[in-house]
Amino acid sequence: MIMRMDERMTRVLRKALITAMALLAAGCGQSQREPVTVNDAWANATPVGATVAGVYLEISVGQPDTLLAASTTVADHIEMHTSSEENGMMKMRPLPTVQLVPARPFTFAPGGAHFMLMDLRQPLAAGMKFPMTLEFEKAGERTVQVEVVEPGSR
Ligand SMILES: [Cu+2]
Repeated sequence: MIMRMDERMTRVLRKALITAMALLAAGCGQSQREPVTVNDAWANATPVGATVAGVYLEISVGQPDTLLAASTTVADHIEMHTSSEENGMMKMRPLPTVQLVPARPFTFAPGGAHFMLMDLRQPLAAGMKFPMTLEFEKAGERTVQVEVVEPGSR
């Protein structure tokens, strides 16, 4: 009699445990659904005759990853740069790749890291949007829409 009770309890507990693990697995799956999130991609409108333009955005990752490269239809190619002030002059240096870690969003912003669109194929006009594709080592490619704004508006 006591044995039978134990067996039943074990069965109930096992069932509860399996349900709990299934819920846990579902929860984990949900948090890993977006390995990479790219937010707030924007660029300043370009003056007449400009051949380069900067693009800024923020990247969050759910797992460690590396940003390898970027491309767009509106420019021949894109370089990644960092800027820093040296002797009162802003200097840009190539940024070959960007290491990304969870819980530390990486921001491309004026005066810091930025994407540099090289050899623009068309001027960037305020109000327009254009696609830019980011290539990650693990997450693969992500295409975002870059919003072009009036210079000085943000
Ligand atoms: Cu640059």
